[in-house]
Amino acid sequence: MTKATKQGDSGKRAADAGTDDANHVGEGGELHQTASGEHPPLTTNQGVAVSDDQNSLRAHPRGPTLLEDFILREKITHFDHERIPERIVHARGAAAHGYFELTQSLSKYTTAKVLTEVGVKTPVFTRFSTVAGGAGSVDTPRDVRGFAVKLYTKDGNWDLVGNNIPVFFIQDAIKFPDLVHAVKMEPDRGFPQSATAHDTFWDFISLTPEAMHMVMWIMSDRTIPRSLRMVEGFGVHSFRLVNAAGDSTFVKFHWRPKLGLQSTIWDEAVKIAGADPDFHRRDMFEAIAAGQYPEWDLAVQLFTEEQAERFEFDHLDATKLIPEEMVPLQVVGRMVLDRWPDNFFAETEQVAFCPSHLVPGLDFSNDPLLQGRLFSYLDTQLSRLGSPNFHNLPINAPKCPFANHQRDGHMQTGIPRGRVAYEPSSLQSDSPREAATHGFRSVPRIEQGERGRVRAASFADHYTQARLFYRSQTPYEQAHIASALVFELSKVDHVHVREAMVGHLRHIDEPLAKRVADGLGLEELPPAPASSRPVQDMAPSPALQIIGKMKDTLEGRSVGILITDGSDAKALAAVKEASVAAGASVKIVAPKVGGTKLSDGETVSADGQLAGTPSVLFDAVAILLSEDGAKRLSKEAAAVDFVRDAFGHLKAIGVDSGGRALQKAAGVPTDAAGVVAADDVTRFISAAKTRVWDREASVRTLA
Ligand code: HDE
Repeated sequence: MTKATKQGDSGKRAADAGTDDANHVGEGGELHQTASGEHPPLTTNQGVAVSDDQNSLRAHPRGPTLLEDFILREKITHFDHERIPERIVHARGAAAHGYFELTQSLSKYTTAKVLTEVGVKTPVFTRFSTVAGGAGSVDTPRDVRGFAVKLYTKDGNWDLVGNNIPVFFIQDAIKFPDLVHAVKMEPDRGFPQSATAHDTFWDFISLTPEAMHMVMWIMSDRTIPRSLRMVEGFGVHSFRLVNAAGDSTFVKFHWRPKLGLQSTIWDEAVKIAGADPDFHRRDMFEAIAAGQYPEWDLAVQLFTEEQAERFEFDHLDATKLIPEEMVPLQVVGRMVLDRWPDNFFAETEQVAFCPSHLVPGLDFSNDPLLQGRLFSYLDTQLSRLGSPNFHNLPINAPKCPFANHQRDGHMQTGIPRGRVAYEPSSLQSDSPREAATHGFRSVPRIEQGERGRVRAASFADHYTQARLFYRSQTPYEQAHIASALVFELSKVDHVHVREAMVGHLRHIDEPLAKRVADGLGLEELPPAPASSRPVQDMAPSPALQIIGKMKDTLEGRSVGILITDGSDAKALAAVKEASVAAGASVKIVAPKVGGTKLSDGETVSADGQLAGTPSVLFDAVAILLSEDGAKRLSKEAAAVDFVRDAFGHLKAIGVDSGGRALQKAAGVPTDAAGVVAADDVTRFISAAKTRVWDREASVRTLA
């Protein structure tokens, strides 16, 4: 008996129709539904087959439900407990499986097998996240992206728990709860969700000068990425590589996306949030399903203690980066994500990353922020996952053998055998013992100095690198930073907070401060706060830009083609073919999703219905319309917005004669840069590969 339900005549009808999911009414009218096809039996958690999963046990057909119904009680009880606490930060995320492959051995510097065995593929699980919003928030707020990689190495699990920004807000972990309380929804009102644009965040930040470098990064378009496949990842802190002789070298870890860097434009990000709250996770899901596996290079910056002493900043301070122009990046491997999880909860939700998961051959630095993190993750996971045995969950368990004498606890799923649960022991030959030759060892170091709640004087310069970042940007990127600051501070009700922020900006870049003050309507430039450190002018670092790192390719990008009945079949085929050949994914948008009749009489189905598929979801668009279709769409707000937004978001627009009519209705100038004839597919593809930055001045008044 494979069908766990009664099957009447109508069940037979559905089976005859051969559909597995056809709903139909069962015996006795509309009282029981089932679908056809052979299936394994549905059982309780005790393995007892269930005969009826739709009716609870009743005293009589219209009578009360009986407490005796263990099937109902088990099902509802489990459901009642399906949610676990979400992560206090980084609650919303998406993850994928894949592998890391070493291409250059670092055996001179480390004994870690994952960094010395060239060509070996180490399994990984990588989770990307936003920081401030809850698990059900949207994918595209202005926010830092978490970039956490669990490498299941032969030496044990190594978690590289980083972000898409190489620096952080604070220098000492003791300030983390304050930072997070300030950025999360305000406690008295319960909003805003997932946004920095509110009073408590900027109040805290304006009183935290060490955050200024990070502020420049979060106000840049780095925090509104186009795709998770197009973000960089950074380990942030300095770590140590330790070789067989016990010598250590400092290292900073970087992930570099193969597709290059690309961001959205703020107005675009805002609209994507409404059009597709799952934009980033869907993008990664679809890319993996299409076999376009996201890929990153792993690069390292290596430097010695002596070199570090000559830096003008302290590399142990997480608000500082080491410019690549100063210590170049060496690519040592690549990470490919090629498998979406089978189950979101079991894997993406239950994965537990922890910066203290290091393997022999690596060690920590004294960065005080890192030191604080080493405590926090395990602690929070104990309450989030509810037991000290969460390392046994398949997603968290090492893929190399592991054994120790830890026992018992909630949800112990393993069955440890034997008498011996202690060490040293002599009673049992297979009982695990210390690995004196290859076990984890901390680098021996002499730590000297006066104990106290102090911060090193070398941490005191808060503006030099903020200036470095801002001045290294292209004018377009600088304008976006200024506008983001105006937008965010305009959402702050307290004038003194706005003024305090502009005061800080004066140390970073006086024209920036003036621009923001002007955008906020401040009549006078507020005073800069006292700073004992003169701000230094470091050599600009173009590596900090996004625009310069956007790749001249359509790979990984998407083209949307708007059509209606009567659209030219040949033009559609040509644009589609050229876009796919250039590496893009193509989606057809039409007023009706089911079928659009083209000029040649063929019917095509659309990937998206116009009202639910705006142009913000694409990197470039083509508008191919019949004369009649253009007339109708010119009166359709969604179609007019389709063109107007693509134009405002600096995207290439390919048009045929019908498309030109809609372009006119949208008020887009006929000679606008980046609006090209759709039949010139070569020009369309080349325009589609980039944003039309020259257009910006004509579509936006930036601060
Ligand atoms: Fe985290 N962070 N963090 N963080 N962090 C967490 O751990 C914390 C910091 C980062 O996809 C929490 O399991 C402290 C820097 C990522 O599951 C928590 C401090 C960087 C993720 C925690 C920091 C990060 C977290 C919340 C200051 C970049 C998501 C849930 C000392 C290098 C991992 C959890 C995932 C998650 C603490 C600062 C990255 C509370 C105390 C700097 C990517 O333990």
